[in-house]
Amino acid sequence: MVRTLNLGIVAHVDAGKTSLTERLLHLAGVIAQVGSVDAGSTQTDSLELERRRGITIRSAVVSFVLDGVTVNLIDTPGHPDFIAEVERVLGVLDGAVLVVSAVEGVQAQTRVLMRTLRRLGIPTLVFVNKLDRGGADAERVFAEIGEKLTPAMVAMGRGCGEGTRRAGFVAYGPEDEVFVTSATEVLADSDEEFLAAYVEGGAGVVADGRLRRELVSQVARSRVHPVFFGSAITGAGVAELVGGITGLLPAREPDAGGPAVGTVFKVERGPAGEKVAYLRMFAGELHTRERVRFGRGEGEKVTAVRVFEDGSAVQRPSVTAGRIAKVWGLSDVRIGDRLGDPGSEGREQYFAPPTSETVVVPVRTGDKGGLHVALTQLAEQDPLINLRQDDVAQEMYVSLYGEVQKEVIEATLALEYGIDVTFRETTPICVERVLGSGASFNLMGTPDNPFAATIGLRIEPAPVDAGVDFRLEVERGSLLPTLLKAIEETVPHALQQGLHGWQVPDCTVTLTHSGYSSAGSTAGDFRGLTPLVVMDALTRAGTIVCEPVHHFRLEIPADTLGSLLPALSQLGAVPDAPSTRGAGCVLEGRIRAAVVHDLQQRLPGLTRGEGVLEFAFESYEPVRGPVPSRPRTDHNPLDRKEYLLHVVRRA
Ligand SMILES: Nc1nc2c(ncn2[C@@H]2O[C@H](COP(=O)(O)OP(=O)(O)OP(=O)(O)O)[C@@H](O)[C@H]2O)c(=O)[nH]1
Ligand SMILES: [Mg+2]
Repeated sequence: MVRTLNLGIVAHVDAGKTSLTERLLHLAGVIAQVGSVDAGSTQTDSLELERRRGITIRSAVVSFVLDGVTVNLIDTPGHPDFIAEVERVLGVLDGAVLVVSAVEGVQAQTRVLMRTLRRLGIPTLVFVNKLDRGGADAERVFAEIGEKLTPAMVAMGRGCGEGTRRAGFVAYGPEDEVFVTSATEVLADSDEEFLAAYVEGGAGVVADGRLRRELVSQVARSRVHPVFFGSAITGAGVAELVGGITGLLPAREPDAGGPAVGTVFKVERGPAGEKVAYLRMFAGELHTRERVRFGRGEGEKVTAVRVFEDGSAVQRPSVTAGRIAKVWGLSDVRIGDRLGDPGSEGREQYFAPPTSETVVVPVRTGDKGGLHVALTQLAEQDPLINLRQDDVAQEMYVSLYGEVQKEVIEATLALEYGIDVTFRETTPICVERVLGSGASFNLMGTPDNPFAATIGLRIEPAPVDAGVDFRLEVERGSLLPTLLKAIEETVPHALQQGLHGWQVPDCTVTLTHSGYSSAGSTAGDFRGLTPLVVMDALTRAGTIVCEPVHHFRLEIPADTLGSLLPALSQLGAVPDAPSTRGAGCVLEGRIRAAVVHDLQQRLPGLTRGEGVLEFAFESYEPVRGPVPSRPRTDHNPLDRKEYLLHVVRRA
């Protein structure tokens, strides 16, 4: 059985991921000519929009064989507006290569990615790219990586001739003193047994292969990260990186027997508008014409399978463990769905959610219906677009990470659907936090309860990121499982829109009372009553509206600090003490997401065009001043209650 490795290439924007992918394809013998991002001729930037703009927008898969290992490579976009694309592939990776530019060094996005890779325990190599470009400095960037990402880094060699076309990578030999010293130090740092062996045996750990084994084992546990240097354009260092990919990352022999297990990590539309699911197979085999269920509905028949191999997706009768395939016929499928593991829907979100939203308006009013269809399809491909239809005002909201994503949505609608749109003003997405404890109780048969159900709920605050925790204070057996399930499922849904229309992401909801009539209660009664009780309890608990706040990092010429500080204060930003390095100055702090765009626009004028701004979501903080409320997209349950009671009383 061949070993396979699902490998993600991740980095900040423009670091060289797509160029590196192209190099690897060339080395694997899949393409004869190395394509170029700038000429729009690479394998993985295949969308028209990607070729036009020279950036990656969607993740793309290519598969090839390196040193006998089947590598399924996923090239991801680096722009923070498309972080959702990275998010979805993380769950299917065996390993990753984090690319860092030898010129620009570690960026805010690099830190966000590395933190997540380590938290998820994904084995990761680092490739310091662009060694050939002017200003490249391998040693400086290696030091920066240790400082800003993690000290658990082992240089596998060093750069030479930086800043010239002859820039190269000099790999350390296994007994090279520099390598042995630094590697043992880093490895011993996170493994005491190894430390003891080193103290006892000294350099002997090298001779008996223990150092190498320890390196492989700690890489596999994402404790330590080997660092390579090179250039995707000249190809320097890429062969050594391949050695690292196949020799240091944990390729596996997939479990081909047993039941089929897989994850859908990407959904796109085929040429005829049909849904195509990207499925990563962990075990077993999936055949065409087989019926599959993803935990919902009746199941659907697979009509075609294309397996990624040798640089393209090839039509096959089945896909086996270890492979990635495009699968046709699953019109119900959604990103994150798991084959062979029904009921495991929904999972943790790894990166910060989008922090702003806007209303999409068709230029021609006749396009309204078409726009709805198109946006629904885009939201399938990108669930974090989080399409919200405002039934009352007949408007469509999309969540956004930033302005580039907005431009891409606009261009995609025009190019692929022929619909021209404009956007309303972009506004931040707030959340509501529960202030105190509030309880509500609604007894079946009383005048203000139109449903055949009794529900009592208590809502209390929960820590940030705790989610909605549903607890029981009634005997589990006191309510039929289907009715209990109806309450449990409706609670988070009802909390999507709190007292001011914003989501209530974190709270504890306790079911304090429940009752039903064996004669006539249905799950529908419990689904109907739950939002009323939730809203009532929430009104008693009270909520506070919080807005997204970003962490920012500004690099500016030191002499422009004087004019920048008043502008920051005007925007309500809170900078920490600046640190000056020569003629440059670094300023970090916090700023409301609502005004980041203002700062971006004023920055060139304030810094002679030299200021560089990076930012990343930090937290939600209480809104000062007027509280923004979001129009509800459904009828307020409390208004709805009035309406229902009105109907009941008239009957
Ligand atoms: N000199 C030099 N230029 C490089 C190198 N690698 C990439 N580039 C250039 O850097 C730019 C960005 O390269 P890409 O490969 O598109 O980078 P990316 O990381 O895929 O970018 P996104 O997917 O948009 O985040 C292009 O103009 C490349 O030609 C390198 O090693 N040396
Ligand atoms: Mg790219």
